[in-house]
Amino acid sequence: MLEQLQELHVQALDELSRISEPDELELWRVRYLGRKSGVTQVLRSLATLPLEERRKVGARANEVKSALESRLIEKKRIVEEVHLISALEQKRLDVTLPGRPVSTGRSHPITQTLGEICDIFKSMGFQVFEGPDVEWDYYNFEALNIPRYHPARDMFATLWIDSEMEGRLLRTHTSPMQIRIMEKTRPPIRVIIPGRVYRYEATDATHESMFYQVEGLAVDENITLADLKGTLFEFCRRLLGQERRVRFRCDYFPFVEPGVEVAIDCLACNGGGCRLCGYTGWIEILGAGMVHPDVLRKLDIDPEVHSGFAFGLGVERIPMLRYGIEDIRLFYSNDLRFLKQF
Ligand code: 2NM
Repeated sequence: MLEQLQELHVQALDELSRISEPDELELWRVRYLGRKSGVTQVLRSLATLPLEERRKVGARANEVKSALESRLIEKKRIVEEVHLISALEQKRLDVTLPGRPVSTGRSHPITQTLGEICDIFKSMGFQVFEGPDVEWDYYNFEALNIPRYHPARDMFATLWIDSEMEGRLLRTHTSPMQIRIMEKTRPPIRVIIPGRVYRYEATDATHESMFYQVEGLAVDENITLADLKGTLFEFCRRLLGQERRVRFRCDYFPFVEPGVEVAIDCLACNGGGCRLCGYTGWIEILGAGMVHPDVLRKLDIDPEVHSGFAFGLGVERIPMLRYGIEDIRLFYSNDLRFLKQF
């Protein structure tokens, strides 16, 4: 029996040494340490042996059993470790590989500029409103001191809406919304209106049939040209640089009196004269003026009590000047190679 145990021991260890899979370890355990294993059988048959032999065989059987048990534990640890290493090897992640590029969206350069312009005026106490793109002749022209057949209509090449209902058009400026606001609200008023405007014109590098404007209006008691100058001076410097010089000159718009054009010294040459400013040193960026008394009267605002200033600017001009963009049509041709740059 001692021999039998010895053989079992040797055979078991030999088999164990060949095992490399965790599942086989369990089969091995059942075979050599289970209830039907040789060792167990020897232990069970001890009762039938004479005392002297029982002691020897029993001690040896227990030795073999615990030796096999401890080898099993040891082997299990090794097999599991080998398994883990090969699993890690297979699932290896090379953290030094370049990542997949994440494509990010961005806001359109005109949207960015509109945001900047609105932020500046908001910080000066102006409210922001938007109005409809499709307007009535009345709001776009009539109420702004531009009656039918008046030559000033030629300043705004108009896209008319073709339908049974006459007098509808695509607004040529956002001023019709300031009229709507003055109709509904009493002074004090401080608003700006950003939005799309439309002109019936052939497009070229500096003209589009749709573009963006921001117009503003302030109506209160004692508003003067000095308020207009102070507000627009501050605005120009906040938007285009604190060192900018700002020039105000006479101009004509039918809805203001007096009317002014606002220019800044050229961003490219600082007033020396270059191609960007047409060798004048100045770049016009705003039209403005004191709201015409006739415009106020039509809206039941007494020009003897209230006065106001108004202004308008083209939004595309700003990024064109800043980035040296020479064709306004780039903003609206959906070319990502262009748009991705902003
Ligand atoms: C400009 C230039 C000058 C203007 C006037 C008005 C209103 F409605 F109050 F009369 N809104 N916007 C105005 C004045 C706009 O754009 C170049």
